[in-house]
Amino acid sequence: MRPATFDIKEICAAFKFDGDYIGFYSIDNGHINSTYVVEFETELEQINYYLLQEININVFRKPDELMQNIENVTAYLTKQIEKEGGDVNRETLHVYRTKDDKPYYVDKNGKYWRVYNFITNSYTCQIIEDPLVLFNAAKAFGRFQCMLADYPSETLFETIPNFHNTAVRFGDLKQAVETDAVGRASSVQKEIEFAFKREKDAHVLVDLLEKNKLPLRVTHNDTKLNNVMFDKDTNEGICVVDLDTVMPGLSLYDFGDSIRFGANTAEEDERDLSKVSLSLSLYEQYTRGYLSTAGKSLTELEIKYLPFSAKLMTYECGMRFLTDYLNGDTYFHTDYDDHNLVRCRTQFKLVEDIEKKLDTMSEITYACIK
Ligand code: GN1
Ligand code: MG
Repeated sequence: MRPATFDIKEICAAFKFDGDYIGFYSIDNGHINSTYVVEFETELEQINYYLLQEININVFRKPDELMQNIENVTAYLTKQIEKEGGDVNRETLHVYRTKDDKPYYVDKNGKYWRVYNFITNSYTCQIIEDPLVLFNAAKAFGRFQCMLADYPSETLFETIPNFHNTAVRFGDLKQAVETDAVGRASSVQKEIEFAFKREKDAHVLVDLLEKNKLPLRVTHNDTKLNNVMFDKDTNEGICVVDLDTVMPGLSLYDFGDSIRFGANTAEEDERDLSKVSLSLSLYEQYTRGYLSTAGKSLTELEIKYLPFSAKLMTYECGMRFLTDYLNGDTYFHTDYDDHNLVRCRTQFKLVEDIEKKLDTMSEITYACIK
């Protein structure tokens, strides 16, 4: 667990929490922000939980724009959920403002903090044990995309420019290899070669987008399985979280990234590569679930590229881990020395496996829409 180096009481004092502070614990499942649950007890002995998050300012350099996006998107989602008769307290995040009405607090060490509602009676998943859970995650991400279908995308800030521009990501890797900032390049020649060999793939979706063949939508852009909260009683995916990268993007980014993480038979940082593969049955579950909620809005070309998007997003993520390894681990949180390299190898092994299965994945995709 990463050590906490902040004054929790100072931070809590900045927000309007209900009750007396009891304690906090950390939830370590993101590579970018640090997340904690804080507990408060009211006079009636009711325990209130809140989600406290340190915003990674190294990654999200414009916190005002970031929080404006999130407040606007969550307000919009709230209205959509109300229209559908859903539970707005559990089906979307809400930002709790500070006592002086700001969407975040800067502590005495210059760290940025924000608070969200804690989704009660829910859990998150790192790996799929029950395929139904992946089906439910897919429905949740598909629904999320549909709810934001008419969101005015021109009002959204690009919180990380070129986030899923795989061609730009390829350029970043090339640059990192040339600079070789910490002298690691010679030890990862195999991985560099693997990435360089697939340069053509990096251009496929960005080229289609440029030619207006794929629609730009409001997308989540970080559709890891652990960014869905599941209901403890029903196992339904009730709330999509981690809204920092909600921006205009391709539906294929969201679909592909979900497969990358959710249909992998191993964890993202599994060292034993023999455990890493693309599960066709999990692919089918996800595709079925996603098409059941987002299917009607997808174009023919989007559907055609669904299998490829899984390969592309895995390739892209592998390149990002490799780039960070070469740059000296400055972007993703890491827990040990070669963590980024381990993650990169897992991704590239998965890319290889997907390449062998693309035709079958395509057959499965079309079978799911029949
Ligand atoms: C990061 O924050 P988290 O862990 O959900 C990253 C994603 C990567 C993912 C890889 C803002 O997501 O893009 O796909 O790690 N988020 C950002 O696990 O870079
Ligand atoms: Mg995230």
